[in-house]
Amino acid sequence: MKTTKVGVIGVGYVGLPLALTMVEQGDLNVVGFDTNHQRVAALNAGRSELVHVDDARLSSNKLLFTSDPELLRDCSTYVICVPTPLDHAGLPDLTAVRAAAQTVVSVVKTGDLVCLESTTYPGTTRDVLTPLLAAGGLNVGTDVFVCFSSEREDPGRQNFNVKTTPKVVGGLTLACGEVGREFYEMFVDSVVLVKTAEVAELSKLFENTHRAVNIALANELKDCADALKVDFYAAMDAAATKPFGFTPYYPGPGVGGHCIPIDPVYLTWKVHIAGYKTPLIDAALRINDEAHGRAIQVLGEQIWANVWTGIKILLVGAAYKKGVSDVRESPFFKIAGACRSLDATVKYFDPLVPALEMFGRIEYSVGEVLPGEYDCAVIVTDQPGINYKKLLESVKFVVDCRRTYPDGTEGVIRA
Ligand code: SAJ
Repeated sequence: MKTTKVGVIGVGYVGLPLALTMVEQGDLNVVGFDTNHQRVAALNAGRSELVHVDDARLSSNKLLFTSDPELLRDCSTYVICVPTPLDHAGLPDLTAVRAAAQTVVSVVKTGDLVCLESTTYPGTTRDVLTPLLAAGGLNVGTDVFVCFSSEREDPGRQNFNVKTTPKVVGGLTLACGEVGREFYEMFVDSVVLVKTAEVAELSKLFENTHRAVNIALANELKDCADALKVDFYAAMDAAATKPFGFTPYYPGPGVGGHCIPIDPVYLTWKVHIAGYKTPLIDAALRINDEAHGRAIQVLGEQIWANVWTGIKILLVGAAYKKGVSDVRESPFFKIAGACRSLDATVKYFDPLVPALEMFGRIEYSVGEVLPGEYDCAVIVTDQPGINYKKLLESVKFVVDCRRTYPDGTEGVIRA
């Protein structure tokens, strides 16, 4: 089965870079389907909402974006890249995956390949897609081929991209896995074929849970260093000189994004249902969720020591990490809420996030910082394009959650 036209369902942080790589590296025609009509219109007009994706890449005549599933009908491969968030109860929410699967099943035909890339718990690909396809008279492994392949898109990363990052693929059957490998090898340098879709699904959860736990460890080690009055960063930098058996992670105001704080819950939820406990992962998620408390404690100590009331605080960096415009799950919101409880006036400055919803209304990023305009600044995310020297000169002190300033800079308090 030689793929020539691919339908990518969901063209956001994962689907758009994937679709562009298929066109650029696999010489494939791609139909990017999304239920977000504004996103589809912007993409067809050559505008990407992702600051790290160059608009010029959208000009290919092999690329079409649509919200009409009928335009997917003559594809031979379908790749589902929709979000897997948590619901209001904090449980896995497969609503988008199920809707995308229904869209695919409405147009899929004999001989086609269907790949799920959304990060999810083991068994999702098999449990969601097999019954839908069977209901349409299509038997997985003979009539149609179904795989899971984990996305490894790191927004803003420069040294690796979709083509150069090894791609893990696992099929619902061995034949499915082989068809999946053949497809991805059209535009990815290295495909890692694993035995089953469940192995591929679990490998992705291992990746992001590993990250969440190690970030939590860095946050706890920061508290340890502070308790011992020893510079955390000096100690971490020294430990990182070990050429084997050690990987540095760094403390922050919390773990944002729609993956690292969320994906581990897809693992723990499934494991708890199986009757097992995950004490370490549970503790790590709690530590990350409370990490913003360090910044609030520093602010509270300064306000108390100086007997300030009604201070003006500028929060710098609303995005969940450096170099992106995404504010989902950003610790910025917890810090903003806690600052209000300190009887402070709160504004924010993020060149990549011109506006956001905060305190139930739309807030706009300030354009610049005038001397004396704010009593203090909190560096939540060390966004590029900010004059941090000028910022420090414009306020009484800076609470730095990201090691923005050199160790020992006067007027900077590390949190
Ligand atoms: N963080 C720390 N300390 C660290 C590293 C990160 O506090 O040492 C924080 C960041 O500031 C951020 C959060 O953790 O708030 C997560 O950042 P991240 O770089 O670890 O990961 P993400 O969320 O950007 O992960 C992305 C995800 N993909 C997409 O968002 C499309 C994820 O699925 C990928 O597996 C991951 O990149 C990757 O592979 O790097």
